[in-house]
Amino acid sequence: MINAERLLGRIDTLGGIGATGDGGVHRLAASAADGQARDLFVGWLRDAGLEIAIDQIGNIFGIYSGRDDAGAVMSGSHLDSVANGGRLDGALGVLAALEAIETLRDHGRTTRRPLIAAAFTNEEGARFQPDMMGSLVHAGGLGVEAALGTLDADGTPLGEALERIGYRGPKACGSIAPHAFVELHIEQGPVLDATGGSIGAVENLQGISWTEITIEGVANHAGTTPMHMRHDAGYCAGALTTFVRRLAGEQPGSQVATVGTLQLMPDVINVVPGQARMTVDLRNTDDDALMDAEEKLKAYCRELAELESVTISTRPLARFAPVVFDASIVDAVERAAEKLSLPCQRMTSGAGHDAQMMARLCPTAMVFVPSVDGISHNPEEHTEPEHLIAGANVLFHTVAELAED
Ligand code: HGY
Ligand code: MN
Ligand code: MN
Repeated sequence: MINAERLLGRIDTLGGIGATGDGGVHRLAASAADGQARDLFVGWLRDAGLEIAIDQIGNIFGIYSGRDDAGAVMSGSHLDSVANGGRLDGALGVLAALEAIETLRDHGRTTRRPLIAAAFTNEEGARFQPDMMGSLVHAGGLGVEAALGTLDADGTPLGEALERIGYRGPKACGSIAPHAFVELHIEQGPVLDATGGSIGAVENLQGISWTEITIEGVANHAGTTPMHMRHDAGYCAGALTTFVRRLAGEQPGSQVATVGTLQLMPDVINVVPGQARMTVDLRNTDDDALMDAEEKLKAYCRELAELESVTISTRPLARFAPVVFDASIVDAVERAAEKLSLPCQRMTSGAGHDAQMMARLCPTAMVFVPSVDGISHNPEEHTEPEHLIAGANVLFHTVAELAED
């Protein structure tokens, strides 16, 4: 069994970096806080005697040699968070991956295959888009130069931000082709909490589509401009937000839709907004339904632009198809849960994860543990300690078994 005290202690220590004082963390990708979290993790990798590799986009790998020089079994997640997020999202998977290796090492055990604990850069996509960026580059889905050139809202390139925190590494991206990948993560949704389950054996993960929408209207006087003469970007942003909510209700499958960011310019009480910039996050397990939703959004933008005589432009920020995980890895997760007499149910991930990208490279699956009240991306994010420990033990047994085949 894993060393529960060590794991919970490290979750607390890591949760103190970028802490927001309300139980949450604010650790945007390649920020100073992300750099401190990375330093902490690398220090633990070093203390565990692992070989450490950092690639050109800052992905961190801790490598525990196997008896054979075979393809490694990799486990991991991310250290970055959304703005004002929770302390477990990503952190649990990174620390549990290390814990699994250290548990073997504590007992003087090695596995046939090497084991790797990984922390991928910019999983959240909160500061630089797309999300799951580090694992996407690792999986060959985005060129490293293109990724390093992505800009945050202040125009800072990711490459420069990584350099500033000392994590623009030397290792060529994608140079580790794992035999298998398993990620432990909090569910971030209500399913396990509602069913009283302990473990989720994740079979699939929904598709994600992120679009930035810019609306160019005409700034004008709030008092003197008759309603019929307005080209109100603020009204259009509101109409789009309402449309997005309606679209989620009309689309088949697991459709969800979110307007998460919205800026109005000049953002003054007595000025009709001349410009609005917003983002739309659409997700569905059914790719056809997701594509249909994307088309309906674009069609509505054209219709609204016509109606309000404004200009509406769209810019894709991320688009990942739904993923079905490898049945043999899902079975291994279920076997591990059974061995530990833990109730386990198969389920879908509503959130995106690095595993979604790693599935392009090798047989991949995920282990979920319950999120209390399904809350996540929120300082209230919480998972009971016994569930954290159970999930880490399931991960340990899963990777230990996979590393012997
Ligand atoms: O957006 C997501 O689902 C993930 O948290 N990056
Ligand atoms: Mn996450
Ligand atoms: Mn997240």
